[in-house]
Amino acid sequence: MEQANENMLTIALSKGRIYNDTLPFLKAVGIQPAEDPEKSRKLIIGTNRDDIRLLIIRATDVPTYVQYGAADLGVAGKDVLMEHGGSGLYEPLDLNIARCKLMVAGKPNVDLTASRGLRVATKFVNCARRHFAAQGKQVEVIKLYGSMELAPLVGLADCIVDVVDTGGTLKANGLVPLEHMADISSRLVVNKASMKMKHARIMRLIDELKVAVDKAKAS
Ligand code: PRT
Ligand code: MG
Repeated sequence: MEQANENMLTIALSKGRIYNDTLPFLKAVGIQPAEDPEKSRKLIIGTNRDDIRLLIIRATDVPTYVQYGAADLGVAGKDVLMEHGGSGLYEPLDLNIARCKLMVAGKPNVDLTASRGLRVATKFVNCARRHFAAQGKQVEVIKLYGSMELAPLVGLADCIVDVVDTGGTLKANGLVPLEHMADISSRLVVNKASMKMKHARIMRLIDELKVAVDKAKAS
């Protein structure tokens, strides 16, 4: 197993859309994973560069690994970063990938005007509380870990807060988007101490990635 050392740059990524959309940028800056995390069970994946390795972790865990310096860098959705709060992290680059919207959704006829007592099911409990507090509403937030769309259908909640891309999942469950909370894309995040200790290498990587991101935007 690759052992961490002070020359190593560790990048935390989640499987699925973030890994798939980040891979072309890594390739563009000369970083090739040694194996495919979708096929391997390894959680630490080496690359063609012996000073760079990847950690493959859950999307919601990326800010935590980077905050504590277990990874120097990571890629995380803005939704996940807003929920985490961003402490210990720099967010130097918008990768413009895995785009979606953070929304309030519910049944078409739902009344969200009550100033207290509304029940909101979500995995984004902090975002939800903040959003409704800004409207002067004190809501009851029910923490879920997935399939939020089910909650309004079975009377668990009046509405949900979730990320929406095509809206197909809402529609398939008879729900509609009700309030737009934020436009979401994935961001490169950097541990604050790593940014100091490994400044030149990290800045170079950020600059190279930015070129690749700008190229992808233009095409
Ligand atoms: O899946 P897991 O539980 O491990 O974690 P995760 O869902 O947080 O990870 P992942 O890989 O699914 O998502 C990573 C990031 O991708 C999120 O943090 C978002 O920033 C971003 N993203 C972009 C999305 C979507 N689009 C998206 N559509 N994340 C989730 N979805 C869900 C959506 O909630 C719905 O349930 O995909 C489903 C299909 O969406 P529709 O609207 O196209 O039907
Ligand atoms: Mg998912």
